[in-house]
Amino acid sequence: MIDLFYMSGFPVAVMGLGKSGIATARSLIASGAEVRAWDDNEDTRAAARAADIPLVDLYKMNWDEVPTLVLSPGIPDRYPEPHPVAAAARAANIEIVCDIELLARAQREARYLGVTGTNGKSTTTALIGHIMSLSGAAVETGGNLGTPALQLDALYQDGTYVLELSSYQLERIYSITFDTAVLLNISPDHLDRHGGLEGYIAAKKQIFRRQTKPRTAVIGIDDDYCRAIHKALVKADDQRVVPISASGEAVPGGVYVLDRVLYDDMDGEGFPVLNLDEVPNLPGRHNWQNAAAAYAACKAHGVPAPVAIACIRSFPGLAHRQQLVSEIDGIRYINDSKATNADAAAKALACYDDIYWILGGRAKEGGLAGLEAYYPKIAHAFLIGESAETFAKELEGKVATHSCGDLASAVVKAQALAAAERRSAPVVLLSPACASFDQFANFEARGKAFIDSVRELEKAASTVGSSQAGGGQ
Ligand code: UMA
Repeated sequence: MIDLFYMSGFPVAVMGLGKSGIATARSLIASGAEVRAWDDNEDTRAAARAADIPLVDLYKMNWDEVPTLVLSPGIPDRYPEPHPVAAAARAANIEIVCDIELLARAQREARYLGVTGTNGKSTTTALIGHIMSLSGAAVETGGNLGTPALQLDALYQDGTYVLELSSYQLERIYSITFDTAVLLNISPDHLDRHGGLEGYIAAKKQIFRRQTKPRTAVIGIDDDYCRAIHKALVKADDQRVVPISASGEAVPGGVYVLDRVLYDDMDGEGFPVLNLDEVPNLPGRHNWQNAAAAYAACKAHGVPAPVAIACIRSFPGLAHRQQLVSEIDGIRYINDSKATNADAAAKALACYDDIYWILGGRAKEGGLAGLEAYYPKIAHAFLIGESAETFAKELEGKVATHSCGDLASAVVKAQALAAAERRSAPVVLLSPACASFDQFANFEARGKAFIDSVRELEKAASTVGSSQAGGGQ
């Protein structure tokens, strides 16, 4: 937990008591601040009360009493419309910050490595954290990835905070100049929250704010928005700029992927460093971009290149994102429960052939639109959840489907069919293209249920295996 010593004795308001708000309130209380916390959800308030977090109705707050509002990242202060508490604080000229700003004010001597982008930022952040910690550096990894910033440990001047940053958080951070900053890619997302695409891009660009040499900007150049930002950074010549690409072209001065091989031209030598086929936990072009970014960022941050490469090879992958759960009798079981929309499912479908696809749940707008190109690779689709009927109609005549109701039945049916059909590279893939809320608390619970079902299959396979071995003696 971070000691927010400079807040000792000062009043502070905390709005939103989810993951980041609770961690913020706890750090502030432990640091001696006078906390006034609130959440719109009654159950959340009850839980906070039980945890001895002092609640004050911030709708009735006299803002003359408090100089700072820590607003949870998910709560808007401008678009689509300001939350009433944020609006009142702004009208009273109260500063509105997020938890990461409080971390920066407490840990002024530490180094900071930030990662943002529309897609891939969690994997890249986790990969960088993995590389840096295995390389022996003092490192704490968190932020949007899951561990709230104020729950991390103190590091001081010898350590690096590796932080995943959402556009929501970047808008409320003022005091960090990132030693190494990564912008992976930009595609339209969260537009309502930023008043449109321009606002979203402006938030993402904050990650490079105030950087001067030798600080480094690592930037993906595979989309038009980031290409334009890259051009502007190169022209301004403020910081070192390292372009990265996974689109199959050599990038002078950067890190790029050609024919499934990662190349390093950061020092102008353009040599191959890693065959990406040897990294099973980073499958697909989108993950190659993540690997390129992580390699470039770690090298810029002082990790020797061979160490970074060795650590990329040993990356275990992130749970619920194309996570290889098991291989049983030649069938691979992949948990991609985080794929809650068609775009995300497309990334996984692109990576495999002979797919036994488990999908469904609470459908998103657009359903399965955009996935048609992958249908020839799908051996069979197993439908779960409330979208089953709609998806069955959408897939009719294109992909063979089976309505399974729940996930456990889908895993059993997919295994049986994959075993019977004996295709060359069978993969049972949970990549639902839907939210989980119709049957599960969240995507993590859905992924865990998939893993549990696969473990059952493992047990059954080992029982059959040992009884066959026993029978042969
Ligand atoms: N709340 C209100 N009033 C409102 C809206 C929300 O009181 O009008 C309360 C809710 O009742 C709830 C709390 O605010 O108790 C939720 O706050 P939050 O939405 O900011 O979520 P946290 O639980 O604090 O989690 C946040 C990040 N969530 C968001 O940015 C939406 C988590 O990122 C992050 O892991 C966590 O802090 C720790 O840093 C998640 C996310 O979905 C993964 N991020 C978005 C993304 O990746 O696209 C940005």
